[in-house]
Amino acid sequence: MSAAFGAVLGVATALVALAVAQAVAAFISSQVGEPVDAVGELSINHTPPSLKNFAIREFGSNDKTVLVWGIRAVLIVFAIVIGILALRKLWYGLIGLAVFIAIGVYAAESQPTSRGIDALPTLIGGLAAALFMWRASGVGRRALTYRAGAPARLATAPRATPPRAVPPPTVPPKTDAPAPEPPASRPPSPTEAEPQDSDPWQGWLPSYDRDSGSGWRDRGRPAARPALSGYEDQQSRRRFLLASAGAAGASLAVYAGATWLAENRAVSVAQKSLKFPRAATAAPPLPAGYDLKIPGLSPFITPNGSFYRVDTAIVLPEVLPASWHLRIHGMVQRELVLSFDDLIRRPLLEDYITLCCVSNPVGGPYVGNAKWLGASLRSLLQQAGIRAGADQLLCTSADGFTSGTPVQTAMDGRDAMLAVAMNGTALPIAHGFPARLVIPGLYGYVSACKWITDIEVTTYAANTSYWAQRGWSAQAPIKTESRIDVPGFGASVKAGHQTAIAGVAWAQHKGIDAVEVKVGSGPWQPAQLASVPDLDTWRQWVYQWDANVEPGNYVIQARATDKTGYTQTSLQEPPEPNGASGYPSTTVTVTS
Ligand SMILES: Nc1nc2c(c(=O)[nH]1)N[C@H]1C(S)=C(S)[C@@H](COP(=O)(O)O)O[C@H]1N2
Ligand SMILES: [Mo]
Repeated sequence: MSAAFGAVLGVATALVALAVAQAVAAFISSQVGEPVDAVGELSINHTPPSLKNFAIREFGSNDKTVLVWGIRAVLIVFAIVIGILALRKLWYGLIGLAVFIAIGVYAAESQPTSRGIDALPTLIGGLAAALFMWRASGVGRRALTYRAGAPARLATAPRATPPRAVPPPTVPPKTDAPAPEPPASRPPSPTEAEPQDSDPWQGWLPSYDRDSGSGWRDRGRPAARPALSGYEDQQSRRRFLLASAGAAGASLAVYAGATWLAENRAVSVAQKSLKFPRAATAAPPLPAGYDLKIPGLSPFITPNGSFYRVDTAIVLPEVLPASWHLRIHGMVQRELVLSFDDLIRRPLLEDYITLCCVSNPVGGPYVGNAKWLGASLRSLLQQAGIRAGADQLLCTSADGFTSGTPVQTAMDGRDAMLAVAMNGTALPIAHGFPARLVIPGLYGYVSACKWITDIEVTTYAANTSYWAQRGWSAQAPIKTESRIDVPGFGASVKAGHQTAIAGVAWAQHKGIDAVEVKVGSGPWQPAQLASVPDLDTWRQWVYQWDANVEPGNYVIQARATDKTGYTQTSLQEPPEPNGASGYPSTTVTVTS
């Protein structure tokens, strides 16, 4: 029993130390990271090369993970031993804790980048743990002492009611009856005169040592403690376990929150400090007249901050470039594993590409255009060597999302890329930092895997991607579409006044050839098109309408024709399973 209590105490103490240390580290933005990592660095630096090589050989690139988990396992054993010691004598536990803190401080300070302040998280974490251990070991010791003493008391002092008959108050009584009390006939014990430790967690002050269980002077004489009933024995055990579990739970929550904050900060720092080489293949120059600059019309380039975001992530994956890897495997001749440096040292290409979500309803907002910089997907796949028969690239993100891209669209020469920058800056975290796929001409769920870490060359027959498993089409080329941005629905227009009807149209990798506009029951009229750098982007259009019509409500529609000669269909389809279709429309009121 005392070993189990000791283990609980030790693990809870370790968690308190870790949580407080991590919170302090996040607060002072220490670069050293959590104590476990610091100790890990330390042991890597002090490992003989032969052992290091053995670890790398045996565990490959997982060697660090194995190391960190190994250290955690050792720490847990250490924590349990300290907890058991602390239950026997607080001093033993505190000395163990001090050793633990000393190693942590040494580890934090012995890194090449350490600053003096990096010892602070471990020190404050250690202090909090000592405080916790002092209080909790007192309660734990009391609980154990009662138990140890109870039989002796039972043997000498007969009771009217045997203690076992008293039901433990596991649930608060639903009636108005008073809570079960210890048997009335029990002879008063000296303890009852003392204030009971009904809330041992209140008042974290030295005055507590009046309770001889955790005090400094009375410890080590458990035999002198009065024995209590089985009821109280149970109560104090429950109190100890609940409080330990509470502290452990709260610590885990604090630890998780602080880790998230620290990682978020580390990723933002990495993001801002990234420098990319110049593109080997620069984006085509923007031609004159690429942006019509009409109020209310979507700008040709969507700023990163207003680019639509669609993903399944509840918490955005935080991936540091230094730990990022991309593995290309499956039906290939040579498996590839690339680091982020490997990726950006390849010849980079740059292109304007319009991304669109399959869930975008006609006229909807889930479409945007950006300038992307990245490594050619085709050249990577050529290096890996695709084996005959493969038709799908199953791409997996750091958070487990998968998308299934047709091999053919990666290889046919279009600008399919592992993008690392968006509109001249590193990818925003929400858009896939540090690397994502971008392929012109396919809806995002089959082409634009964010936070990508794995590409398995496979077949559609063998593997089904995330949204394909949920009823969406396995293959999803973008449908030629258009959108009316102005005038907005319900706008009023003065009869005889010229009004710009304007929007965007897209048929990525085919190109937009024409857009026509129809007002009410009038004829289809050609719109004027903005110029575009290439076929992979949307294209702005405008039709200057004179509004020489009778006052009343008018429905305005648009339709686009792509460079293959196909005119978007008037057939209205919902987004599921492979993209919405139909003419976009708006309604205006013409006033006299
Ligand atoms: N990891 C991951 N990548 C993803 C998704 C996702 O849920 N998880 N959603 C896809 C979908 S449905 C779309 S439309 C695009 C959207 O990219 P954006 O958020 O950068 O606009 O990302 C794609 N890539
Ligand atoms: Mo999407």
